[in-house]
Amino acid sequence: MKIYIDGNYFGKEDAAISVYDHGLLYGDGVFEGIRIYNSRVFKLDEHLQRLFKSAAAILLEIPMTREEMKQAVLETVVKNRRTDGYIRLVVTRGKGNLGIDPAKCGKASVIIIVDGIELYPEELYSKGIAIVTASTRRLPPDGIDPRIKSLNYLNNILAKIEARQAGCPEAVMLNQEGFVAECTADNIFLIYSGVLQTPAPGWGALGGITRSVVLDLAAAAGMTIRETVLTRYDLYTGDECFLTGTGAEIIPVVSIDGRRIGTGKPGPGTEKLKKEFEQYVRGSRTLKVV
Ligand code: PXG
Repeated sequence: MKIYIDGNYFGKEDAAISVYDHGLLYGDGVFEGIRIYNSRVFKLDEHLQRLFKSAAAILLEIPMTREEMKQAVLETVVKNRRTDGYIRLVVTRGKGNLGIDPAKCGKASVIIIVDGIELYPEELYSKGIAIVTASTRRLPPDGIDPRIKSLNYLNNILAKIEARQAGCPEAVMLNQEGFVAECTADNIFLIYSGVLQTPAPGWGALGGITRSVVLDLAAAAGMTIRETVLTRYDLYTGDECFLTGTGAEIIPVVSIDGRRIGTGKPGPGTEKLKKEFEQYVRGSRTLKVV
């Protein structure tokens, strides 16, 4: 395995950053999780756009251009000879002192890891998952805006712990007003009377790349789409529910807080979008690397 750190490549055992790096000390940095499908990096431009926006929002200067970053990602994938897998792109504030002041940090560090990806077990994709609402709320936009994909994931991790304690693989997180935002590492959708619904941007969710793809595929398939305000009532009474994310792709949800969703089995709308998504990711509209 060849891991990129600031222009150099290291083996897995030797890939290391300073214990003074503010990414480690304070979660001060940003990241992306990106898929490789069929020798292609999926939606790399969109991921880089989000990375640079996240960095801009926390006043972090990435020490390379977007084009240089793109080439570094592609080179790392090629060096690792991966045709399918996962890329973790991390930019930390860099090495500083033990105070929180980012002005004390020198240059930001760029890390690119190319590895395999652990999915939910295959049977959950056919059976669907049960989820619960976490009591941990998504952070407010005047705290850390959830659209920033920062290295500080404690908010999500606390909700994930609640999910685990309830025996579930995921948890729904609400925003500060009590409306549905997203799950800990996935966006959430519901289908009611044939209408595809998901929380509107700015309602406490990350602007998911998979979410955008699913909305595009649904629009192309002629589905009515509503990006709107959703409550738990809407989730409980929907016909279908599913989650989207780079890791999870599209996973059906069949129970929320003990309420059965629809028939209790993955619904036809979800299955259709899943099929369309599988075809799309293996298609040619992405950057070929090998
Ligand atoms: N919401 C949050 C909070 C996320 O962290 C998504 C939604 C889905 O976004 P994308 O762009 O991936 O469709 C994420 C995704 C993983 C993984 O391995 C994903 C995330 C974070 C950590 C791991 O899937 N973020």
